[in-house]
Amino acid sequence: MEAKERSSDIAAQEMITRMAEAGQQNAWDRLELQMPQCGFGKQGVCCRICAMGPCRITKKAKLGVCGADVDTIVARNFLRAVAAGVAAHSDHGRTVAEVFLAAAKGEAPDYQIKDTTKLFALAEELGVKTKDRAVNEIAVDVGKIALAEFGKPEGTQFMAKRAPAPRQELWDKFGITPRAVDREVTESLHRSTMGVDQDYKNILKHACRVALADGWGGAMLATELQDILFGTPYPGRGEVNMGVLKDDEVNIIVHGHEPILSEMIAAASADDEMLAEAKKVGAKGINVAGTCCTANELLMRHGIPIAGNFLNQELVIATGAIELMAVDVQCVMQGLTSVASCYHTRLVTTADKAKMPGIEHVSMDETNAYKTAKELVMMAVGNYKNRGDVYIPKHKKSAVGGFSFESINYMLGGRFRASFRPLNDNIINGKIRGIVGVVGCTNPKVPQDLTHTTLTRELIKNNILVLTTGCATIACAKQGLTNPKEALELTGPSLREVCETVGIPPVLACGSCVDNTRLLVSCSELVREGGLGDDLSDLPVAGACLESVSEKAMAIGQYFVASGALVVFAKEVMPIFGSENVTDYLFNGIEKDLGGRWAVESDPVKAAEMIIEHIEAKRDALGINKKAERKLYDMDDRRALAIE
Ligand code: NFS
Ligand code: SF4
Repeated sequence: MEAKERSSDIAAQEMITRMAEAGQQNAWDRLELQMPQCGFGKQGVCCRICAMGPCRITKKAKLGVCGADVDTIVARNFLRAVAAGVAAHSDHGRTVAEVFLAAAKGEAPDYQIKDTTKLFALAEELGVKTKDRAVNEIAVDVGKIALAEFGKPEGTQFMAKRAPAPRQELWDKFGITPRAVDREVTESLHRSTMGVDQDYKNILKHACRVALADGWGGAMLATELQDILFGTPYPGRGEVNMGVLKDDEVNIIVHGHEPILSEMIAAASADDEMLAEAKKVGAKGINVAGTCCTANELLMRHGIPIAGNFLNQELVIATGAIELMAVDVQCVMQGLTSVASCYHTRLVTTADKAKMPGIEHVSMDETNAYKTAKELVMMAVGNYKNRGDVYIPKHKKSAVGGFSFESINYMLGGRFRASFRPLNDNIINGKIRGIVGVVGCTNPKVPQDLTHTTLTRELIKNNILVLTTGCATIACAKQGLTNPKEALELTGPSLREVCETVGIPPVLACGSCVDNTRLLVSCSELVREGGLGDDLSDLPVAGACLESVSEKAMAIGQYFVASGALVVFAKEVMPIFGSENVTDYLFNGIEKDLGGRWAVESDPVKAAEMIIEHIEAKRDALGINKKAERKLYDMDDRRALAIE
């Protein structure tokens, strides 16, 4: 397959071609070798959870050995995927909570409580007293409550109280208000073992509950606590794509998800002592860049450049310019080991729960974080002399990131009257038709970044504000879409006017995948601010992930659906089509229960049409599409009113 068919990222195309010339393998090559992929797996009809199997449903064999039918098998597989995604995000959240608590107690001296305003706000929410108390005392209490959310024996998730009241009532009525994360994940595995839950609707109902434990629990806490520890992001500029690598500096890539590691490496690389060491080996400096979600975290908070998203991870090493790649958890391809072995790059694992055979491991210990980070930086510096030929694609783009809920609130309303009111007003008056979250991974089954960016272009052209997270954000950034100057040229006139007034791009980079919770919080605020209905499901919003890879993306999709949103995925990445009943419930029936639903569309232009249609239907239902009402907001009318 041609490089162009593999990726729409021009830097990636160059590297794909070079890797092919050098006879090196990457994810696209391995995908080709996997073809044709298993049809049973694609349909979700293969069950291998007990030793009477594996069973697969065919025309001839309509039941597994235990008698399980296709609905049970597909629903169970779906539940397990969602639960695994929840486990990943929430275990990340738990690690953050542990470091947070250790920092508050003074046991992790290299981490500090940075955002006390946000700490106080969260403390109030959690019922922790703040008056006349020291910051660390408050943080210890907050940390303990947060940590308990993952495994408390009783009660439901605190963060779920952030949802509008009617949504909470609906969850209660339906019996899916999420309890402790561990409990929901454990129950998912229990229910889906052989001979337990055999009612597909009941299984899918639990898929809602476990997903909500992530969105309104583990992942939301990850975002909150990371903001308090490392600072709540505010808009700032950075650069994105492989052109950020430097041919005369030591290049370090931080790859993975937890800012616990990447924050420390970023700090250590700016240490004078380290810079002096770099000079000694003839390098002009130390350049840290990120890949995947940890990159989003660093760009959001420090303007540190992003070298690429999920499918760029192997290509980055093939530049020959990377002295060290430090990885922690999630979305780290094992294929990195073989490409790293072709270059001088030292690949280092840092999380004790995620090692790679034959790869050096430096355990990231929060009690000694800065020292460990310095050790890693020194390893990189020491490796600079071993560089061979280097080829760095020249391409990079300027990007704006840092749109947290707080910063959006501030930009819209100003410091003294921070408020979503202007956003609500502009949605009501139709200048902004609606809001769409474009999120998730990059999958080699489709040309890299193409669906995210095509969909995003279509949406902003149609005056729909886009909020983006994860690898989709990096995709958009690589094509200039998070940069106001470039993106506003592609934006419909009324959205453009609003963006120019407020000073924001039409595509807001909101962070990593756990930061999808910022979207939930923002939607709740839209409801609270008034004029757009009483519940999240009334809002003219949707989510889309057309290049999904990870089970985490399934979890995110499911918690958005259970929160009342339309979520569109590509057909190829939804392994549910083996069961008509499961498909019908997730695409239709669930909407009657929870107001949200799944949909599939692989073509990004058609997906945009589907989303716009949905948004217009929501606007109609809200009664904000009436011509007369809209006219009230015309400038002429306003002037006429003012004269009277
Ligand atoms: Ni999200 Fe981030 Fe990227 Fe997908 Fe992986 S890095 S947490 S899962 S591939 S967006
Ligand atoms: Fe087969 Fe049932 Fe065992 Fe699944 S649980 S492998 S369908 S016998």
